[in-house]
Amino acid sequence: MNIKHLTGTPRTALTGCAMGVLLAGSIGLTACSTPVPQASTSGSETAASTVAKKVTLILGTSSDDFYKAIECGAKLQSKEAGADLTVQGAGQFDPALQVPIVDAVVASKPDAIVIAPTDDTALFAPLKAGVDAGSKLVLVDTTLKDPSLAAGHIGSDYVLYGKQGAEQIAKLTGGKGSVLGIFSPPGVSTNDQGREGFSKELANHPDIKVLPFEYSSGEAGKSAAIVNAALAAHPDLVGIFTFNGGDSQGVVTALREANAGSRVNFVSGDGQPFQVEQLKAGLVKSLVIQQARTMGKLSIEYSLNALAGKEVPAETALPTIVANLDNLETPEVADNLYRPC
Ligand code: T6T
Repeated sequence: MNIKHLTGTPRTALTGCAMGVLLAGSIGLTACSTPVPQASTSGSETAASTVAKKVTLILGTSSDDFYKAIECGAKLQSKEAGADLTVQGAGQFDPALQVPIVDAVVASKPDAIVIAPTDDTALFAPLKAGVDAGSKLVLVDTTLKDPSLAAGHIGSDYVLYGKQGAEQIAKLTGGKGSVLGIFSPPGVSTNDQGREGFSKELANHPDIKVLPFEYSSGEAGKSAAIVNAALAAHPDLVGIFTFNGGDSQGVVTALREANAGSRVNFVSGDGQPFQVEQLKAGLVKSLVIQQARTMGKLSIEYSLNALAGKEVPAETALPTIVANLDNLETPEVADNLYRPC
């Protein structure tokens, strides 16, 4: 069982229920319910009716199974807690598309906004407008350069995520040859931390030449072009890591077209259904998966706790899990593969 660890300075210890979610959620069990009692319209202090809180979840993109798994967890917890959940998301991971969605959500004045911001700076002002208008804010997956607007942030331990990717590459390549990392561009906080963990781990392997990072945010055509160029420029390319699972489609296509799948070891972040098929087909050697469904559950738990005046941890970092053919059926991996409800 994955025991999640809280990083940063938790404002208070988690409630028994939330801790139950932390423990249970990590293997995909049912979360607790925390209805938010309100003073009744009669004004009687003792009478407390539960008025459904309106929470809007804004995904990084609606076209990615990672966010569909977050959405599933949010739906399960909202059902348990009696919250009224609305889910929105642009078709691509792009701040230019996400900001107008935030502006429209802010205008609808939800009780709480949960969001995976697609840029740690561009989304600050739009989200500040929502907080200033009275909505509580919870950040999930990605965060803001200045997260003080939010009641809390839930994500993975992204430095560990990058470290695990590097460990797999070093093991598969025997620690020598050129290695390429493909990440989302600077400003996507999760990938910024992932590059940190990836680079630090590879520094322990002096015979690995780390090529300059390339950037793509789950765009298969882009990642295919990146790999084609890398294969042409680096005959000693022995390993590729993509942080964003959406990029692995392009990597596999490029390696297949160059007949390079046997000499280049591919490892990817995330656990979308198509990635699991790639793993089973031997097209990717291992995956680093996130506890996305638990992130979704906790994002609702924390939103409702914030609305009830309870404090929530400033930062919750869930450990990531290395998945391969040997452990694919174990509960720790199987329960965390990305699937919609
Ligand atoms: O890797 C995830 C997420 O953690 C990251 O912030 C953006 O890319 C993904 O959404 C890819 O699915």
